[in-house]
Amino acid sequence: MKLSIKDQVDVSSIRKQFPVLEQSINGKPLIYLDNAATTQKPLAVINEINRYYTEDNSNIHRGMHALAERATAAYENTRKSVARFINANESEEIIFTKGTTDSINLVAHSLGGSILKPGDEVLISCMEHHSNIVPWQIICKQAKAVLKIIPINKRGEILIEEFLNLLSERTKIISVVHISNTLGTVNPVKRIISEAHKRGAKVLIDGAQATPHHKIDVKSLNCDFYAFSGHKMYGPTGVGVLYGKRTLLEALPPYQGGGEMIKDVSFTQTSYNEIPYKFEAGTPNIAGVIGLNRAIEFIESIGLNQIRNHEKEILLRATTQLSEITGFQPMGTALEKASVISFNIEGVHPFDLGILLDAKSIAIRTGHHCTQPLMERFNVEGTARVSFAIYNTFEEVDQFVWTLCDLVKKLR
Ligand code: C6P
Repeated sequence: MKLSIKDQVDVSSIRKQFPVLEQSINGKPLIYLDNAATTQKPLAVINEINRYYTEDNSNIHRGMHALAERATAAYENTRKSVARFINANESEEIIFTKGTTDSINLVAHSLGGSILKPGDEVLISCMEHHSNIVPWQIICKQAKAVLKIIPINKRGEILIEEFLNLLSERTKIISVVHISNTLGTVNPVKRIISEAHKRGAKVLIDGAQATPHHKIDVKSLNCDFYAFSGHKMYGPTGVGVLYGKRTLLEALPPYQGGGEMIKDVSFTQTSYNEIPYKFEAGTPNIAGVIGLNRAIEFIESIGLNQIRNHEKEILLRATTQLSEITGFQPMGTALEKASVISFNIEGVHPFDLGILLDAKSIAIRTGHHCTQPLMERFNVEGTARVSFAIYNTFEEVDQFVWTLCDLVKKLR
């Protein structure tokens, strides 16, 4: 794929916005290739959190004073930005959570807890992160419902025919990942949602790895719920989002009880606040939410198309070069793939690779990537994983592959 000048991003000026990338470790410039775990933060996000604590720190929705009003306005502004960013109908459909894990637990307990009956079925795929497995196991056990697994092929793609066969009148909830953190597979979620809706099932999409790379349009997807984390999209840790359709959110019971999620409380009875506040019990991560707004601005200032084009080129270059290494065994070769490569090298343990690359100032992730059932499916204990972001350069890819080749030669 050839990019026109207009489509090319100025990576060196983007990198200047990330102070963490300027450091050297063991005398070598840091090459950060662990972006699926968490992305680095641009100065705009770091400065905004600093500014909030320096100028506006206050609790929100409670006080009448100037600080409280400024903090509340900034917090609610992020809600509007998130709604626009994912094309939700309205900002009331945006709930702030601690992250994807928290968002999925909310849906599992609130939706699952209220609709699942004995014998009902919940479908997830074989490539789910533990965050999209364990909450469903817990709720299915409580409700005596059955958790079913959609299988995948050797490339790491959902087997759509098998998925259709699993769908039945017993299927009540489907929860699948948009982009796999381990395989990089981009799942055909629009099709999955539409087939699920034909059977009357509700669909939650785990978008943790999608929001930093793809334009998300929840209206066009027509998903019932969409979950993601701020820290994987250049924002702060400890803040995430659950999008839900208004009608569903209004009908669901709260997930947690506490301050701010109530209208009236007595010792005999409590009435709940309106959405989204019904689902935001207690003092939230105010600084994190406000910082998230700057992360969205950062992404929008480059444009998701540009981000995607750059990462595609990086992925292609890395995949081509890695494939030339003898014994390179990629895990996840889907036709639609995001900028993640999981792999093993025959005769070399992935942990050794991780440790030795770290000594050369190259940060990658090794292990099961919180997808143990997927490791079982591919019959491996773990993999090495590199995952790219907008600030990664072709030179970094070359340096990584060159260093890897050198290490493999020495290890064999
Ligand atoms: N994956 C990785 O290195 P939290 O921790 O709640 O922000 O995100 C959980 C989560 C859920 N779904 C997917 C697809 C994910 O990738 C993650 C986080 C990181 O792959 C940390 S394990």
